[in-house]
Amino acid sequence: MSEWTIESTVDELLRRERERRDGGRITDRWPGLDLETAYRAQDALLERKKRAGERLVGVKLGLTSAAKQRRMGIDSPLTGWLTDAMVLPVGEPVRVGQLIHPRVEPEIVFTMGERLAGPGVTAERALAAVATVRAGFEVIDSRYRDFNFALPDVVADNASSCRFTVADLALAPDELDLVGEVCRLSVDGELVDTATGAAVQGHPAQALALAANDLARRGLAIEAGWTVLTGGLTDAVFVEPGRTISAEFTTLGRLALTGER
Ligand code: 0L1
Ligand code: MG
Repeated sequence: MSEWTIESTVDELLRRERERRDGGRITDRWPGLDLETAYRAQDALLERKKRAGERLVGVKLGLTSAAKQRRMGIDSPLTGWLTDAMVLPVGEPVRVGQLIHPRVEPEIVFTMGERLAGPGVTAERALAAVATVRAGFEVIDSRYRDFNFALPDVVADNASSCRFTVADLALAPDELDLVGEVCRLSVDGELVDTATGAAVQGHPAQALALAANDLARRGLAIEAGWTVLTGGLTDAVFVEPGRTISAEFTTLGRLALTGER
């Protein structure tokens, strides 16, 4: 019988984060780790972070684009928690030496004007609860070797969350075309990927509705004032010391970050 529990899973993932080392899948050692148990582990991990002084500030969606789902071999989006300790102010470098193997992806970011509680939330209802839209970067740093995981592994690992940065320019949702908004991702000035808002579940508000409905299954809601990362628009690129990653959006402006040792 497996001796793994929610608490030992959280211990192991937090140890990897603290010691900046990756490791194998939990599901290889605990095949009974199903999706529901994995979300309980994710919530327990958040509780540990809160006990250590971190504050819950929002929610992220992961694997919301078909391209990314194909690449990771997982056919379902997922959610994870954002805390204040993950905030990377605009212009601050990503200190690679403090992390395991960070990658960056550009995202469309919502700030909630109203509480949004499922079930039954539609994209239209979700968008009506949004105060502002901004461009952002998410830094993901899986605690699994080579970002190799099954869905319950990555859910327990809080969706690979690590840091996020959000641009200053904030628009109302009706000031842009969220589906047609183009994002051009460059590394050291060279264009590496392009996507539009449609990559995120057809419409970023659809991803927001999905998060609200998913959280409702666990008796939770998206709160007013929260930040919501709607999911990577393009593939994520590795951060390395001296490397500059920039994202040029049609309407949401330009955002850049650099890696430092
Ligand atoms: O934010 C994301 O899309 C990442 C979710 C987890 C998958 C990964 O680590 O690439
Ligand atoms: Mg992301």
